[in-house]
Amino acid sequence: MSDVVLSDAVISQLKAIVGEDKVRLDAESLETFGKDWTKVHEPNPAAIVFPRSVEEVQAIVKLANEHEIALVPSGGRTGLSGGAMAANGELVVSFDYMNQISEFNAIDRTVKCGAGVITEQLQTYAEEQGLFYPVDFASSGSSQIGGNISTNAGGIKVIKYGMTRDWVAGLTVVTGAGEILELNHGLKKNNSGYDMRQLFIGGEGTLGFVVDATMNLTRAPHNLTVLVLGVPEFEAIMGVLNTFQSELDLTAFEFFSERALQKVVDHAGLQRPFETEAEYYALLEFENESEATEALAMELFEKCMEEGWVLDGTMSQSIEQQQNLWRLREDISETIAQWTPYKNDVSTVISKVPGFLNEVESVVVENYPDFEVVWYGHIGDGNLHLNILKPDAMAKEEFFERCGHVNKWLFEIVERYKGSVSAEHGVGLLKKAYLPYCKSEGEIALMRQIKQIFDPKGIMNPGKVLD
Ligand code: S2G
Ligand code: ZN
Repeated sequence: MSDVVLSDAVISQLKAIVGEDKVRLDAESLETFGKDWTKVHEPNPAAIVFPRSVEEVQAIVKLANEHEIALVPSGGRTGLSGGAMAANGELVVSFDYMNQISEFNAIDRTVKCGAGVITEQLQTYAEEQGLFYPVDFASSGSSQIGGNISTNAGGIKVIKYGMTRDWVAGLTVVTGAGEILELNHGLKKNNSGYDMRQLFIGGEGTLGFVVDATMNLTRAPHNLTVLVLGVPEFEAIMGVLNTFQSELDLTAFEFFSERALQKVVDHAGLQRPFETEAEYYALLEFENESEATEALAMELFEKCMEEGWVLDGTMSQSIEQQQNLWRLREDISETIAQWTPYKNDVSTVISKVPGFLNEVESVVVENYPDFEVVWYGHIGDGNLHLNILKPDAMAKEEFFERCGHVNKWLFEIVERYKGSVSAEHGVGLLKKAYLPYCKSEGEIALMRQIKQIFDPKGIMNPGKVLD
């Protein structure tokens, strides 16, 4: 239970702002809304509040400034770095009731979303308008647009469509000082000074609340087709990437290891893509526009076989087969969750990935000879997900403590490769200590000054990203 109790006066002022039933103090709500998908801290919020308008959000922020109450934004709570954790008596602000889609414009190809719109809700809405919202990932059925924006969510289509940042045409935010800002107003072109949208996109709720967003949509892709190719060693994946992306406009280029495949085959009931066992697997997706495109894809596949980069492969012939092949990649995260994985989400420039992975692999195998290591990720973006699985007999605390030792070596490699300690999952609580491996002291000092401008009392998601 929270050891920080909001005064009766504050509770009644909150109820006056959002309504009697939109302030929750019950143990179940505190437990549910006080955490995200990380399993490291215990949820311990003081209360949960559910605003329904930007004015209510602004009133909550002003009240929090007056009483110096820490605020934690809460969307789908699917974060993996602790960005939505409320472990120290904070007031959680949930956007569940700000989930309306409005103001669709077919000419602008934009639509306005409340921060609480579920990602999948926007994807479906776009489809209904004959358009497409392309940012996609395994948690899109429960993540919210506000959280996607605050963490600049990436996912499995970044190679073609970029990250959430590329799809935000306008943003309404309430700053930590309680100021409402309407940023960019949906403009395609606007070179009128600093673009402050970009501070709130990926800001992880440390500068203010994302309250609603005007999102760009695009044309729907045609006849998406998936190839899964078995490769003998990691370097081969880069030959495959170069061969295919030089001729085809890929919409995805993912990878996963044989062990990742075994886990989803053994525990998610999926079929192997083909009998051949390979060290790694590449999953490619492209728009199969014509028979010529399909013939070209087969020609490129043959070329990769001749080069020895590919041992075996399969191409989807139907939407069902396409979906089943995608599940081999997308089900990994959920499948391995049962082993309480120690997760790292790192990146470097694409061309450096083989050297980077081999160096990380040798450090990990040397330090964890007895732990199962699962590799997967978005190779087309230079983004690797390294997951170390907890042995059943080992306690979580001991396991995380032992895994923590490798971070020094792992992030020294990241630093040497001028990579990022967090490619797409954000910094939150879990990656904060490692920020200096990819941000200079000067950059971190400037980030603190920016925080001071937008959140002078430090009430916005304190302890996340920066101390
Ligand atoms: C992925 C999902 C979260 C995880 O599958 O690409 O970003 O398990 C991940 O790392
Ligand atoms: Zn990912």
